[in-house]
Amino acid sequence: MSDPIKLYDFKTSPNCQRVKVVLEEKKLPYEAIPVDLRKKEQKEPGYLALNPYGKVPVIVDGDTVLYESCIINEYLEEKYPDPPLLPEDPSLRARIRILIDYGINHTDSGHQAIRQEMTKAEGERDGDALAAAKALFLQQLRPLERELEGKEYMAGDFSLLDAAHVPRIMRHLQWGILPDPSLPLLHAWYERMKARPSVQAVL
Ligand SMILES: N[C@@H](CCC(=O)N[C@@H](CS)C(=O)NCC(=O)O)C(=O)O
Repeated sequence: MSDPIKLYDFKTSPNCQRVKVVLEEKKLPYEAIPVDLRKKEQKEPGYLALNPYGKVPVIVDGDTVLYESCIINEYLEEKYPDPPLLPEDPSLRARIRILIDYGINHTDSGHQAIRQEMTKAEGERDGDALAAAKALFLQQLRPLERELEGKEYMAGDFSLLDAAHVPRIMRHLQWGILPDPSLPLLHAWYERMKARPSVQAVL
């Protein structure tokens, strides 16, 4: 039997959680190797040899060393296709990739602006800045809300798209930014996601 996949991990990192949800969905055994971001272990030479960007996650699967969470998830899907987390149809797959990119990169300004306030001590937060950041982020989530119309998961069946977005949404639920009455489908989606053993195991 081959060695389990090694995952260089920081428990609360959304980028690591995105990969762990996929490992769990595919029931792939893995060994999590903690990397302490607070101690800057990700910038040590040994780690930079695995990931020159100095970030988590990294996976090592036999001779294959990979970084970048979405690329790792695509690799896992190709190498371990059962159960499939992408549809067969190339145009649907491409649509999923657009929405993964959208949810990560095109909601990032709102997410980061909220994060900047929420990581301050409660008394030090700028209420106006937080309200503006929240309004921006909710607006940026609207395309994902629309995508859920008439669907259980963002692409119909559970896919890499749902795995990509659940960690960040979870973070905003913890911060009290979500749920929001303007995004009811997203909240119903999150409730479904929470019932999945993969999400329970990771988040
Ligand atoms: N695009 C990368 C981003 C990875 C990333 O930003 N990881 C964060 C943790 S969530 C990290 O390692 N931060 C530490 C640092 O930048 O030094 C991915 O998707 O894997």
